[in-house]
Amino acid sequence: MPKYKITYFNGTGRAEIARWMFALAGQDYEDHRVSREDWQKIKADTPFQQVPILTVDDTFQFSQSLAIAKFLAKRFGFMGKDEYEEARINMILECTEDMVKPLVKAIFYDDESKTGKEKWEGSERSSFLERFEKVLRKNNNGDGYFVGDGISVADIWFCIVSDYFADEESLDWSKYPKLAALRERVEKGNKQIAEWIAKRPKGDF
Ligand SMILES: N[C@@H](CCC(=O)N[C@@H](CS)C(=O)NCC(=O)O)C(=O)O
Repeated sequence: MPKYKITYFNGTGRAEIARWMFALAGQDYEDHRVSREDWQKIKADTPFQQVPILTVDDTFQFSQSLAIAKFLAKRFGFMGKDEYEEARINMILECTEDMVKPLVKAIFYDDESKTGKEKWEGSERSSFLERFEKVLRKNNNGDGYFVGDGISVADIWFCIVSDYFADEESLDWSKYPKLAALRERVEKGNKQIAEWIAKRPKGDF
């Protein structure tokens, strides 16, 4: 049985997608959370001087959250049943990445003028959610998952990212009923994910 370690800071962020993959697969792993101070000590010796980093069997190491997520999804069976499903899963992952950019600007790097937040809540968020809702409806009438008949890494990344803005007061989830139901299905309906969310350490972000 391979041995896995995910190295990141004490937060959800870009390591959470790997952690949810491990939860879904029922796979043991080391959830290695480094302080910012310790990170500076080890940074130079890491694959791309960034976290998250996945280490397999103490020897094989690589970074980039989506590369890690796809590697694990493929191993554990959450990357689609064929290359067509895989292509659509990749599409959803990249679309979610596109949404992360303005979201991060709005949440973490907004300046005094609050333009990032205004843009996000004013038009960017709805533009993304409308498109995700449409894509979801095209598969099994939106009553399942983004791709195919089962949960995949695409649903996982969308849910993790949407957790960052799900409680914004200006957001009316009734405009996106299928997405709202997907979030419930994944985060509450999926036993492994629900258990992980309930027991995960309270991180810094
Ligand atoms: N595209 C990369 C982004 C990685 C990234 O920006 N990591 C940040 C933490 S979220 C980091 O390593 N910060 C510490 C540093 O740059 O020293 C990914 O998805 O993994």
